[in-house]
Amino acid sequence: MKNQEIARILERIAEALELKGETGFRVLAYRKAARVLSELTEDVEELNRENRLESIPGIGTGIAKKIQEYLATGKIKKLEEVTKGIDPELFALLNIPGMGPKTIKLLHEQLQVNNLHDLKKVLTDGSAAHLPGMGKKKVSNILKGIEIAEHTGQRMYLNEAFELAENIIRYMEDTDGLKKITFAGSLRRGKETVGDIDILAVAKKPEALVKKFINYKDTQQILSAGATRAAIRVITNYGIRQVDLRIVEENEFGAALQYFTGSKSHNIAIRTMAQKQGLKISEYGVFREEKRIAGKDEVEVYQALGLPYIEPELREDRGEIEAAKEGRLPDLIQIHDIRSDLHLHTNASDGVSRLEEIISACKNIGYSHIAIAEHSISAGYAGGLSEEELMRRCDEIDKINDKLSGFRVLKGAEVDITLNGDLDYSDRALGRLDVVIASIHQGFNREVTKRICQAIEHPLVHIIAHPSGRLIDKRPGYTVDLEKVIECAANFRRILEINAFYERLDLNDIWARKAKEAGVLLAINTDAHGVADLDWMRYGVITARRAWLEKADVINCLTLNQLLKLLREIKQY
Ligand code: DGT
Ligand code: CA
Ligand code: CA
Ligand code: ZN
Repeated sequence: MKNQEIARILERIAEALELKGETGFRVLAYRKAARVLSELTEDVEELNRENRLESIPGIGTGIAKKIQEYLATGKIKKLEEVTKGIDPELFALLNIPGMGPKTIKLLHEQLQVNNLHDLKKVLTDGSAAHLPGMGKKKVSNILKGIEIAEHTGQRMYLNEAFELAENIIRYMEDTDGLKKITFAGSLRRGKETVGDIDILAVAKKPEALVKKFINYKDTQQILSAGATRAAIRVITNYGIRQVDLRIVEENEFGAALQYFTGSKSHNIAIRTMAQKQGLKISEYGVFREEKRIAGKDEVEVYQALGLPYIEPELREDRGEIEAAKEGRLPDLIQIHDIRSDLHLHTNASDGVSRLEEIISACKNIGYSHIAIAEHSISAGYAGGLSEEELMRRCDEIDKINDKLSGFRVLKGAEVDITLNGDLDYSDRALGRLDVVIASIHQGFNREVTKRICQAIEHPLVHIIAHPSGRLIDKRPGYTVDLEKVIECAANFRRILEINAFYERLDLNDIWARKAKEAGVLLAINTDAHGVADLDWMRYGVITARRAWLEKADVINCLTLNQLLKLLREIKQY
């Protein structure tokens, strides 16, 4: 269908006219036609063949002619005519949320803004704010828009991806005739970053669902809109992102969900296996000859191949199919198995919430205990506590625990590993703590393996936080040999953390799995610096699932007494 490409040209003509200072009905007519075309579910070529172009509401004789011109020649002369003399870089500025043609024209004429570089300059040096109709608020909106535009094309972190997918699904949920809707793709597999969101639905009136989808409030551009599929670009707080929608028949839903969940390599392995059994698997179902033998749900699809259900997080072609065949798939940890969060900061160091707020939020989640782990002396930048402050904090926590029933706050600390591998609290101070978490915050390239191993061998350390130090797509992490760290943790029975902050996810799925295979226990901690961050636990759990972890591999699933026993045993080891 050429609907979308033609719609984009008509929109571009409207923009060019506006950049030249034209307003009024001509601009409106092009814009209206562009919108109508992009929402049209019928094929414009088909309509043209049937001579019905002008019967589309919003398309008059003039524009119908232009559509025909495009269908016949592949271009519209009017476009060249109106864009002549306009610097193409000015059009690029239209992609910035908050920048309309009028603003661009104003800035171009008054301040000689020709491109993004010029734009940033006049926004930040204050000159733009003085222009009529601009003002500080508008300037700050455009600056935010630039940031969004600059993050466009990058992959999403899990928090953004879940939020976007869940918002869209919530918005679509009340559409008339909707029977099923869910997300698939890398998000369903819990991959640490997500390229685009894939949504799959079953609906009695697919066209109504497509219409609702493309009218989502944050839609910035409609990439395609057909009878049973559509793709849009949506503005989020972080960038402009793509969302794909597919609508399928109810009896195909499982096959389609399996197909669109991926990963591609898992699907290829599955398809090959099916072929060996004389079966064909596609997004429409599992077939023997022409006969369809499965498709309505995923369980049935895997069953048709003689396999048990394989959880989405495992579908990376990393041995899950062999494990499924041999009946040794892990019984993956689930979010409701988590009883505690063991690495939390409060406003006593660099956090924003008070301890009381954290306790009440964690009780609400359903945890039975938590550990407070503020930063230590050398983390002065993060409000690290002196030893006296730490002791006072312990006294406070003891008092609070006396008043609590059915909930316990463990005394802990996130202790810095110094440049020579020592901890920056005395053994006497550490000895009073229930949980000691050690981590690297300095000297990322200085003998990190040796320093972490030294911390692991320290008799009072229980957990190593964020062992690789990476920030996804931002920072590569310490120069560290994680094989050695895992080996050392296994030898000394220490615990390695999966830090659940969506920019860390550290250890990642691959390393956490290696840790498990080496017999190391893991902790999943949010490292929350405020009540709102407690929700990050889901990203940690999904990463743990991708690492094949079961409940028994994760110390946050232990009851308070089981945990205290384990922590004591570690100290005595
Ligand atoms: P992303 O969006 O880059 O984070 O990764 P995915 O996995 O969501 O990939 P995407 O959105 O391109 O496609 C969604 C799923 O559709 C993908 O995981 C598997 C399936 N798929 C897409 N293209 C192909 C293909 O050419 N062959 C097979 N077997 N599956 C495909
Ligand atoms: Ca995707
Ligand atoms: Ca996609
Ligand atoms: Zn921390």
